[in-house]
Amino acid sequence: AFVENLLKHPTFLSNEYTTKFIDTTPELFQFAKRRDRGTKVLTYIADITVNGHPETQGRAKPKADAPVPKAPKLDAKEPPAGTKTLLEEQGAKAVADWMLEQNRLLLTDTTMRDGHQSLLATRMRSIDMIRVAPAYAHNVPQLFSVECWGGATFDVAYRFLQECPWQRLRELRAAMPNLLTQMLLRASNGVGYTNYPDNVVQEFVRQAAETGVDVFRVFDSLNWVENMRVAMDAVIDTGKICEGTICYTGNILDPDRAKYDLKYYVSMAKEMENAGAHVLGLKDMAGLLKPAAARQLITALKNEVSIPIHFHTHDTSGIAGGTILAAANAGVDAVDAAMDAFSGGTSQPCLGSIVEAMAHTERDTGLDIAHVRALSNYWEHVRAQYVAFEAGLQAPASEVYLHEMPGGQFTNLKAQARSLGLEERWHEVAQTYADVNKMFGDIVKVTPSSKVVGDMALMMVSQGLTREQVEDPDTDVAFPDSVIDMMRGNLGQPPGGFPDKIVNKVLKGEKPNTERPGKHLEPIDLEATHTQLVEELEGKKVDREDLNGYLMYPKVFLDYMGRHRTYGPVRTLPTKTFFYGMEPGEEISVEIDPGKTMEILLQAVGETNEDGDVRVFFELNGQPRVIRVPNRM
Ligand code: BTN
Ligand code: 3PY
Ligand code: ZN
Repeated sequence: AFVENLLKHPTFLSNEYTTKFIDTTPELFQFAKRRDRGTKVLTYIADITVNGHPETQGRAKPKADAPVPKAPKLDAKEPPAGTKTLLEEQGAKAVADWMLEQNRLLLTDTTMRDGHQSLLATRMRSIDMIRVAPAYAHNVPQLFSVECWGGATFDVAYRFLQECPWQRLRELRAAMPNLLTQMLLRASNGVGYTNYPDNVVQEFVRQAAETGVDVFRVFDSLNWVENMRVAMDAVIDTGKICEGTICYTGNILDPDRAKYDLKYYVSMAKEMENAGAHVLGLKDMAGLLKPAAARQLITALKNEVSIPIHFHTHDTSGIAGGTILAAANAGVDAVDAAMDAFSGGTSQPCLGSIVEAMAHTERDTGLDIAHVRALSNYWEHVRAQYVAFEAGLQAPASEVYLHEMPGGQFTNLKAQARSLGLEERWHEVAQTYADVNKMFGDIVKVTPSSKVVGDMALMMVSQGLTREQVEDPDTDVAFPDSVIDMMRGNLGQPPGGFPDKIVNKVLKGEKPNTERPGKHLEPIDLEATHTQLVEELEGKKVDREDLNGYLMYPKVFLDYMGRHRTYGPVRTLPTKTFFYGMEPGEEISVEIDPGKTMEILLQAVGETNEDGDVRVFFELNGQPRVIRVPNRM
């Protein structure tokens, strides 16, 4: 009966049948398969209950009485018109013009992307976002945009959260029909760590726009404009908003950092405008722009370019709030902030406090602070579910001006240092990171170039190597692969190129490519890859979103699909259950398909038998179910 239903289903007939189709088409499962999906999810819960989740073992645990996050109530029946409405009715250019006309300081909320990327190692699950999305649409429709996709969230979804990033985007888009969704795109590096062929980047942008991204913040990790054009053109072709972005590094106030002076940024801004950017992004990924420098830079940019300016920073130093106020006074059009409970430290400055600081001034944001507080209260309870992923940064750190690490990298690198036994030597790692930057010629450090600098710094500290030794032609050094790759030119070129001294040492005389990497990458045959992927997945149909996941991360995607086969749709499990399993006597309610709820009661966990298996006793919708899983502990 299942196969019969399937063969008759219009979506199947139109050849768009995929795993997501199965996830979203419950009527197929009125027969044997429904039990199968239930069994898979119970298998996951049983496995985690018996063996724990590999990612939370040995880490802090949420309090037993931690409240279940509850989204705020909605203001009205229909969400009011917002920025998305304007984009749909009048297009990208009209949104940019509208931004310029506003006196109010426009806000982007970053909680669902950079906020948790910078504070919780990007581990926030879709369900915690989707639950609150309607409250954004109804209660804070004055936001310019909601940053909720891209950056590191894409691979982390597949790799660690066992969920499809495209489905997250689709559902967020549907839940916030009046608000612009925003993503972070690493230009030719897509949402990965290396340059992709041009047609892969173009196909990814096309799909992201189709599934639900409205604003694309496009940056290059070396600020190489030539390497941004493919992605920017692809965005412009979709009719969505292209935020061509400058990454800020160095210090325009410091004559010793003359490489990145005011002239450099103004000239790059003009290049962005000429390349067709609707909005100019100013991305201060490490939080290095000081208040006085912001006043100068924003004033100059407002004088020299005619597109609106959108400023992004991180509060690692503790002084980013001051920089936001200076930027606002200098006429910046929009700024990024994170909801209070996800703000501060390596994340963005505090959204609620910016709303308060601007209230009753010319640049009043127009947001209702009571609604902001209610949203932040929700996020506070969400954050408490993820204590295992907290980095525990206790205080602001002026050291950020020494090392210049991006907020999204800081906690990651610290964790890597810990795993190499270097946690006690963190300040040496920070100093070495700064030394490596100088050795590489003073480059922009942001994903993926920041990862290369971090790899090199960890290698040097763990092997006790100094910059002088590394540069000495007579000292043998085994460079990390990522360093070799970057010196070969595979991430593109920084202003002025990499210093010959380090290139020669790393490449041992091999000639680097100094042209745009994409120029030398053969286009991928998308249709053939699609066919091959279907074969690899033993005939499973694969849609265009899946293909794009595979093109970015072939192995990560296939591993995800393999686990999906075993564990089924685990994305709607409560976060506590997903990371810790269940306690005997505990009961949960899980909507595995729209409108289809599983009531799950864990009755008991049995003893381990002679085969090393444990039987876990459940009730599923009132029916007893026994699941056997291996005890790997
Ligand atoms: C991950 O890959 O770390 C996250 C997905 C969960 C995979 C499950 S958890 C139980 C089982 N044990 C593992 O090591 N992986 C699977
Ligand atoms: C990313 O690329 O993920 C970043 O957050 C860069 O700041
Ligand atoms: Zn950031």
